Amino acid sequence: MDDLRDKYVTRIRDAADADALEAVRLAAVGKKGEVALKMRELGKMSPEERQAEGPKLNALKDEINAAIAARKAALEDAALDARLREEWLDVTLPTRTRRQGSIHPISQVTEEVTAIFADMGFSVAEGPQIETDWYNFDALNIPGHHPARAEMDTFYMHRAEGDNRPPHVLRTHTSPVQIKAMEATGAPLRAICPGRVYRADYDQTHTPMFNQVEGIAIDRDISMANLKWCLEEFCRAFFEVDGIDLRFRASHFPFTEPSAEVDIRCSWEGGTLKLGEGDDWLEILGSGMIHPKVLQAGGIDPEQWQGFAFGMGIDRIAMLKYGIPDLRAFFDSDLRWLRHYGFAALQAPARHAG
Ligand code: 2NM
Repeated sequence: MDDLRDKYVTRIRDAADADALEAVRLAAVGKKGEVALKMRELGKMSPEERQAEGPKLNALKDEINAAIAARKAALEDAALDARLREEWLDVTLPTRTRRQGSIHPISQVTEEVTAIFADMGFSVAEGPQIETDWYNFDALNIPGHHPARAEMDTFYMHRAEGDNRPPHVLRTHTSPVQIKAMEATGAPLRAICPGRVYRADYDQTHTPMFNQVEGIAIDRDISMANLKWCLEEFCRAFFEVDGIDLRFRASHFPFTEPSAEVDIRCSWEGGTLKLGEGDDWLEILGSGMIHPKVLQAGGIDPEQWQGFAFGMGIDRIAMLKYGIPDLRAFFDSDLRWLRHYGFAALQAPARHAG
């Protein structure tokens, strides 16, 4: 029995890991281990022998189990020490810089405008940024000789020699989308079309690409009065300033008759712009009653239906609402500018008709 003890104490001490230790345990005190075999031999002994040997065997079993438990604890301690040596973390390292993106003012304002018009029953329509000159000009009562067609303002797509397809342009307004909406759904119709438009113009207040939102409302007896109410309602909701005051000034567009430009009352006192007070006026919108020829181009009978239309620059009203001074900075992708003028995600407008 002393041999057995010495043998297993040595093997337990030399077990290198948990698996080796378990193998030793099974060989010593497992059901078919050496101690169990010795226990079975007790049955063949005389009662006297059994009384002497039984307690010794039990004591040996306890001793081996205790040695295994101690070795197991030692192995686990060693494993933890090794892991702690491997997996260290320098908590004094500087933190990572902020990697949170922000919503561009144009996206934010587009959402705001869309939400306000959605509440008034307007749907949103989108279309391609490359258009045929028919959808961009002819359908809008802009004939071939009109100055808006001059190469100066319009980006024409390159055409290969012998390509007989109609000329394509980068759309100069989102009106083509409205012609397509008329074709697709007919009257009555209420829709706004936000999106990118292109004009060959670049200075302090113009960029060759900018964002526009146009709207149309077509029904049996839509009038200028509906136009005025709708735009006043929009400006009040959008600028969130008390006492918003609009002025409708006669103007001219090829696609509307009559036409009106819309100014908003403002003051420049102290060098800062304030809306809704003062004696100055700032132009913010173009509008009018849709020209009968335009309705016709969209497949709508001008004898049966009429409607109003309006258009405004998203970039421009974003500058006015949020006090952003330089238009060109909108498209510089300058992270410092975006952090300053951008909006937190999930800060979208609360008003939504769905
Ligand atoms: C403006 C000003 C006035 C306009 C016209 C149309 C359409 F498609 F019905 F002909 N959409 N938008 C319009 C009218 C746009 O922007 C300054």
